[in-house]
Amino acid sequence: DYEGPRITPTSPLAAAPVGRPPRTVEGFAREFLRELSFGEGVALSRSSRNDQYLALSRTIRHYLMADWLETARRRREQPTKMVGYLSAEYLLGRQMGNALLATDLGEIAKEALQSLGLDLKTMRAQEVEPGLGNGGLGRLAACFVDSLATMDVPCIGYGIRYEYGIFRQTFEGGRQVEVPDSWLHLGDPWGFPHPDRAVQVGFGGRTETVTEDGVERSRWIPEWNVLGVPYHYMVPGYQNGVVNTLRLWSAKATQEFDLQVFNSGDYAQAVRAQTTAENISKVLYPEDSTPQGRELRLQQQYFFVACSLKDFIDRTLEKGFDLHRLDERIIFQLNDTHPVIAIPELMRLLMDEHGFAWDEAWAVTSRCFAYTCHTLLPEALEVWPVELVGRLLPRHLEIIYRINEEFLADVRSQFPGDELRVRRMSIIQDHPERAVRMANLATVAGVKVNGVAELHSQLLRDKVLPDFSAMWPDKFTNVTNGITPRRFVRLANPGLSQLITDTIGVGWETRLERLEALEPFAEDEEFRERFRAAKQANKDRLRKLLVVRDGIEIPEHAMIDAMVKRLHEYKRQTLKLLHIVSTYQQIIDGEVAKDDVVARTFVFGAKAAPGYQMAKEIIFLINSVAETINADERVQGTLSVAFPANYNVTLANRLIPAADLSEQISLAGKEASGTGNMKFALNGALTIGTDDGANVEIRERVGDENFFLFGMLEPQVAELQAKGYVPSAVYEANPSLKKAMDLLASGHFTGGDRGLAAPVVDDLLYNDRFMTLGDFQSYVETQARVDAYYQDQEAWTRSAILNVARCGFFSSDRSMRDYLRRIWMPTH
Ligand code: F58
Repeated sequence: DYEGPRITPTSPLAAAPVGRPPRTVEGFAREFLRELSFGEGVALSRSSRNDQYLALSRTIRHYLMADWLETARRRREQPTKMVGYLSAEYLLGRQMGNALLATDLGEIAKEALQSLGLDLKTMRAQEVEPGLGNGGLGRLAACFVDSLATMDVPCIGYGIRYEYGIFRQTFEGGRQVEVPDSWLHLGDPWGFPHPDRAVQVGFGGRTETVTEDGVERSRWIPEWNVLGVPYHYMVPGYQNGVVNTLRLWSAKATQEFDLQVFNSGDYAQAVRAQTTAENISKVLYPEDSTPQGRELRLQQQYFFVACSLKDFIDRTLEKGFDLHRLDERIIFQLNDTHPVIAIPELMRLLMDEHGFAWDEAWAVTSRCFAYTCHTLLPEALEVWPVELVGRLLPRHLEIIYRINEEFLADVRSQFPGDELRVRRMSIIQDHPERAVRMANLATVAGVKVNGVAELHSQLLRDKVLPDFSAMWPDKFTNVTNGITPRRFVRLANPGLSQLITDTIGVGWETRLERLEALEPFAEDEEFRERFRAAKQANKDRLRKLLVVRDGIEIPEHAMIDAMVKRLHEYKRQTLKLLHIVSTYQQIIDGEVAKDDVVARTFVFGAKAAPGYQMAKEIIFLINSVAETINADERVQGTLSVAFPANYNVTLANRLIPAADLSEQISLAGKEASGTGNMKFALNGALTIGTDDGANVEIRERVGDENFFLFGMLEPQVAELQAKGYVPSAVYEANPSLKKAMDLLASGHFTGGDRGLAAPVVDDLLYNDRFMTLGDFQSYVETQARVDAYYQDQEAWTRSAILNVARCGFFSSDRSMRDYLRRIWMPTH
């Protein structure tokens, strides 16, 4: 077991800080060549592109190393309260560009490679992005750790080093086919494995009661163990000399475990046992919002939090620190309920391993966690069957029961005689099966509970956890999401970034509210011209990328209308599809002249959870419509649909800066926040959106004139739901909707086969849980306003500039300041 440094260096050489390689073109080239020969063991003349990529990554790493070690030393010597961000997902995106930006080495690296006959762009394209997340929640975690490093806030990001991240999406005959994402296969130059610092985690077994000094104590005797091997990833701040750590755990079989079975004589069984253990970090669950309640997933959750808590208490915390004051050194932020099992785990550690009494342990535990909720859909709230928890984590189940007992006693004393309330609030549900409600556990133990946008936090208080907000009104707060402007503006949009810097000077990347200074330039004709030129350059880049990446050709000058996000019914990709079909139908039926319609390219990007049938049918239908429309001469030059497969962070970085129109069209009250909406607005796209999630706050800031609002408001949705929503009646009453639906159902897009469109069409007609038809009329009318506005390019550009100027609030740096003030360090 690793116990920290055991040697006192006697040589002054060993005590000197690690050096920094020279920041010159020649110095960089030398460093790169050294890495190629000493690191990869190949000569430049014999090296493959991947050799070069690996050597280049390691070269850039060297420039961060001194800062990393120095940051760690500083944090050790001056211990303060840290943030332990617990997240099962980090959707990082490619690392190289970000590291070059953080070190400001872009130009040097480019020239150094050029001097060797190599090309930086080609090298960057070699990187497979670590897709260790599903969507918004995972990308948010990546933005947050970026911001904390940039703000020099001590933080360790804890998570799982999945061997396979989110699947790679391909299309076969228009249908989604998932391919494993083997992001590690060509090497992981950004990861630092520390097998000597592995942590052991137990599973299964039983508990027993022992009496120690006359006190009865419970003990857990696990049945099997795995090792968690930490891999460290650098989280560089933006050009500030700070490098924080992301610590991702990889599961490995313990040696004892192998030997035991091995000695029993069954070699093959011993090797198989190893796989069982190592399966824990094998693959990211590709679920979007409905948790599947699989045993392996609970194993993953417990695995990474057990490793993380142990790591923090035994390794990070200064030796001898009084654990009664643990909350002076750490706040664990729970990114949704996935890490919530950390709560009983900390109780167990304090009681069973550190001898705390229940009340002492609870006093500490209930000050060390805060919980962020990311959803409003009831089916997305995680529950774990009591049977499963008891089998996998028997000691934790005992602790959960006791937490619940004491909590329900409090409820009864505050609300005497209200047994219905007690049942609603219980951490254990009875129906449809006995299960642990993870959100309730997090709310009971958390110092704070936050939603991710104002509207979401309000609905969380009023609709999802109303009993809890009645009992503890002060526990609930809001922190509106944000995005890192380093990756999503500076890196993704070099043209716009240069224009901003030329206009308002440097420094906006870390003080995003300074974008306000752009506001007067909305009235400056020359600025508007340059702004449009930057947008057009981004469109050109996207057009070229889509040709090589997907073999998709899009027109040069059409409006780019983008809807990119996970495929989910509540997000309503079908509403977008109905608008496309309706526009198309009006042109081919001669109801409108083709030349009166603004040329648009509709771009979709969306993965469906592999088991989500309806989402997959929707993907098929989008592809079918795309194929038909793109081949139809009657709309050529006016309408085109592009659905590149495998939307990911890398594609987002190219697509978002090229977009004119951002589609944020979820049913009001369903999208917790959205973060794509912020990325588009900050890159100068106008939004067509419902009054949902963070759209509300974007519109408040950019102004009604610069935002296309449509659709029912949340209270209207609730009202309609209550009185009974009948989609088929909406269809019958709206001739243009009827025509679009009928065309979709007719087989026109599916080679004459009506059956292929039926799953989607029939659901919309007879079920339509998310009221797509209910918002159709308002949507198409608003799209008509979009068309009209777009024809006035000066007005459109003015609005786009104001979107950029007024969205500085949506920097994740601001989100971090809010977490610090409202949740993590409220007394400072
Ligand atoms: C998303 N949730 C919200 N969940 O839908 C979005 O509104 C919000 O902006 C974002 O979080 C950040 O707060 C989300 O992405 C997941 O991907 C989970 C993955 C694991 C299974 C359950 C859903």
